[in-house]
Amino acid sequence: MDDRTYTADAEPGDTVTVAGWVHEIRDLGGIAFIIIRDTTGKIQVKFEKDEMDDDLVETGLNAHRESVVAVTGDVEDEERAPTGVEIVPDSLDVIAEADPELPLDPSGKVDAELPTRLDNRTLDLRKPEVKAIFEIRAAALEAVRDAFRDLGCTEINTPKIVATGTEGGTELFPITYFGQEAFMNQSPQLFKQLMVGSGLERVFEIGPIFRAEEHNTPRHLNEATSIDFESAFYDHREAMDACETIVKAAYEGVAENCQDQLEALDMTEEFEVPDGDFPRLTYEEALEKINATGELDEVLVWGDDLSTEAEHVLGDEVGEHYFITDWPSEIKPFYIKDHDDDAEVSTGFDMMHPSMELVSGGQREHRYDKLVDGFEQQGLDPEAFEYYTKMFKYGMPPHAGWGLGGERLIMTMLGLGNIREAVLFPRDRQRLSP
Ligand code: AMO
Repeated sequence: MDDRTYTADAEPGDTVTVAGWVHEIRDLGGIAFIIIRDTTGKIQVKFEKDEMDDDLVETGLNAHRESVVAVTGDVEDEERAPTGVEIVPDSLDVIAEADPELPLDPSGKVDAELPTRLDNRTLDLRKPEVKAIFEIRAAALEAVRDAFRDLGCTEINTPKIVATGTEGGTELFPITYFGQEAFMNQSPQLFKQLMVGSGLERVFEIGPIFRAEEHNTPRHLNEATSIDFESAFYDHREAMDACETIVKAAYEGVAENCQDQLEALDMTEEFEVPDGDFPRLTYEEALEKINATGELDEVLVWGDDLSTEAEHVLGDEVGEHYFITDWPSEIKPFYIKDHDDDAEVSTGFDMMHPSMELVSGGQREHRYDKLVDGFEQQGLDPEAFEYYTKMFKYGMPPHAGWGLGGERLIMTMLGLGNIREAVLFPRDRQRLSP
C-alpha cells in the first residue's frame, strides 16, 4: 500500500488512508466511532449516520473487532478524540475480516492466562505492553551488537547441530543425523574458543542454545538465546570488564530508544541504567555473606553450588548487579582455567542480577596437556573432542570469555515474573508449538 499513512502521522488538514485493526467500535446512536490501531498507535474514525452514505456506515459498524480495514478520509482536529484528531471517512474497506469469537482480547480489558497468550502470540502482541517487551528486546540486542563492535569483536555464527555436548551430558537433546547420533548444541563454547585462535581473535555470537532441562521454572527455557563473548589475550578480569560494558550498553540502548515502550510497561520511573562498577565478590566471600544471614537451613561450605534460595539471599544483601569470582575448580567445567598458584580455585566467574544468575565465564585452559587432563578429570573422552583439542597444539593464545542469557537479561531488566514473557515462542517441557 504505497499511499498508506501511519495513524501517528495523520495531521489535521490531510486526506489520508490509514490501515490497521479495528480496536473498538462505539455506537452511540446518531454518531458512532471506530478506533483503528496500527503499529504506531490508534486513531478515531467518526460516523455521523444522518450525514453519511448508509453503506459506508453499515460496513464500518458491522466490521468485527480485530478485522483489518483501510479507511480513507479527512483528518480533523477533535479535542474529545483520544489522540486529539479524528478521521471523517469517505470509504472503508474490510481487507481481512476477523472471527467474532477471539481467543483473547487484544484490548486488554479481559485478562488472559499466560498459556492462552502464548498459544495466540499474534493477538497477544497486539497489546502495547506485550509488543513493548519485544521492541525493547530488539533495541537491547542492537545496543549489545554495537557495543561488541566497539570492543573490536567480529560477529560469528556457529553450528547448532553438533557431535558432543559441553555443559553436562544430562542436558543434551539427542537427534538423528543421517543415521548417526548428534545433539542440539548447548553452547557455542568450543567453537568460540576455536575462533580466538584464528585470525579473528575477538568474537561474539547471539544465537540459540538448547538445554534438555527437566525442571520447569520461571527462569529456565529449553531453547534460550545466548549472548557469547570470547577474546584472545584476555584474562578473566578483562572478560568481566567486557561483560559489564555489554550489560550497561543494553540498558543504555533501551533508555535512549525505548521511552514509549517503557511507558507502555509503566516503567519510566523505575527503569535505571546500572551505574558504577559491579562489585566483585569471591566465592568464599559470597559463602560468608550468605551464612552470616542465617537464612538458609544449612551452612554452605567450600564446594557447594549456590541454590536458587542462596542466590536470592545473597542478591538481597548485595542489591545490585555483581560478580562471584574464584569458584572451586571442581564445580566449574573442564575448559575453565585454574589459578596458577592454587589448582583448587578456578578463574571462573558468574555475573548476577540480585534475583538470578545472568552470566557464566572465565579464563580458559589454553595449554594442551592441561586441557586434556581436565577432560579426563570430568569423565569426558578427550578423543570425542579431538576436533577441538588438536587446535590447541597449533598456537592457541591465552583467552577468556563468557555467556549471557539473553532472555534473563530482558526478564531482569523489565522485572518480568516469567522468562517466557521475554520469548515470542517459548520452548519448555509442555510447549513445542507454536
Ligand atoms: P551457562 O551454562 O552458565 O554457561 O549459561 C550461560 C548463561 O545462559 C543462560 N542460560 C539459560 N537461560 C534460560 N534457560 C536456560 N535453560 C539457560 N541455561 C543457560 C543463563 C546463564 O548464566 N559456556 C558457558 C558460558 C561461558 O563460559 O562462556 C555456558 O554455557 O543466563
